[in-house]
Amino acid sequence: MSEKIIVYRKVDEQVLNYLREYAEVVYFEKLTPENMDEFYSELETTTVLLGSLLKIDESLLNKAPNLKMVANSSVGYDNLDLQALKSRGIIASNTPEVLNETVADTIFGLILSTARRMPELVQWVKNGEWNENLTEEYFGVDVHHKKLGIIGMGRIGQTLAQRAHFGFGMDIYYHNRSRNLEVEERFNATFCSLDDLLQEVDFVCLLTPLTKETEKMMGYEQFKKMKPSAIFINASRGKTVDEEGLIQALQDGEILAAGLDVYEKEPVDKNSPLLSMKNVVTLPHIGSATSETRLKMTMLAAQNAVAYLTGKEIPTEIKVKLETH
Ligand code: 8YV
Repeated sequence: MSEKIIVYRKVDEQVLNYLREYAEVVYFEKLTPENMDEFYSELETTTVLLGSLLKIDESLLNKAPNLKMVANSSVGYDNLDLQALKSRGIIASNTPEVLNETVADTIFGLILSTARRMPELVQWVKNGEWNENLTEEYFGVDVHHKKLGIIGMGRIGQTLAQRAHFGFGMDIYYHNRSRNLEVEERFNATFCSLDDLLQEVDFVCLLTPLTKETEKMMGYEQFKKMKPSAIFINASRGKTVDEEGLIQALQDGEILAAGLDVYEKEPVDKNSPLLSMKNVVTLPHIGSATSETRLKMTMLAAQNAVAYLTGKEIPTEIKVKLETH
């Protein structure tokens, strides 16, 4: 058994056992400043790297002369420099589809908890402040039959639209690189420009992957276009938002509330004004974080790795057209 695979995130024992049938497995439950030297030393002789979020760029690849494959255990792959991988002939894979339903559940949690002010009111009850019947100052806003705007109508967007349209009777608006007539038919969805969507809907849900084009696509100017009664939800990547612009928009009352699963910097800065705003619901990047889904994701990453090791077609290889220079 000559191939070596590094697993650099916590995975279930059954994932490790499966991989061990095909390669020598070096397992780091997580990378810490203390084990980085050992990680880099193993990297020199490693063929496959399996995990998530680690920045895999020129500087890391220079330390990995034998690397042939990167099996990302996430659907997002903004941590990968695809150009650098391609120029070295390194294959990459991600874990689409298996997390769609779980992420859509998380997003609905954010929609409901911001609209109905649930975390704020839970805290109010726990603080012993519930002394009389709830008065209007604590009322939220309805979710059902409102307008939901989805920016980035990919697989997760469609899973969200399914819940929103059929479960909550919401009207779906979407903005995407290209129109999707099937989506329009299925959810009676309206395709619109970003500006039209921002002006029209009650909930703006950002789901686009992070790329050079989408970085900071939502800033103060865009939030100002939203209705003052509208709610902003981000479950994509924090860097798709200009966080200062979001904070300003919330402070100025340009939007009603925000539900965030992701931040410009993670873990989020403990002094961030977002953490002290009652109308901001802050989750710690839990989009796909259920035991069942994380197992499916890591298992799919392992299946991709094994497909490479056994010369088979890689189930979910990342195949994107790269810019040519
Ligand atoms: C996690 C995600 O970042 O799949 C993605 O793109 O954002 C997440 O599910 C990741 O898997 C963390 O381990």
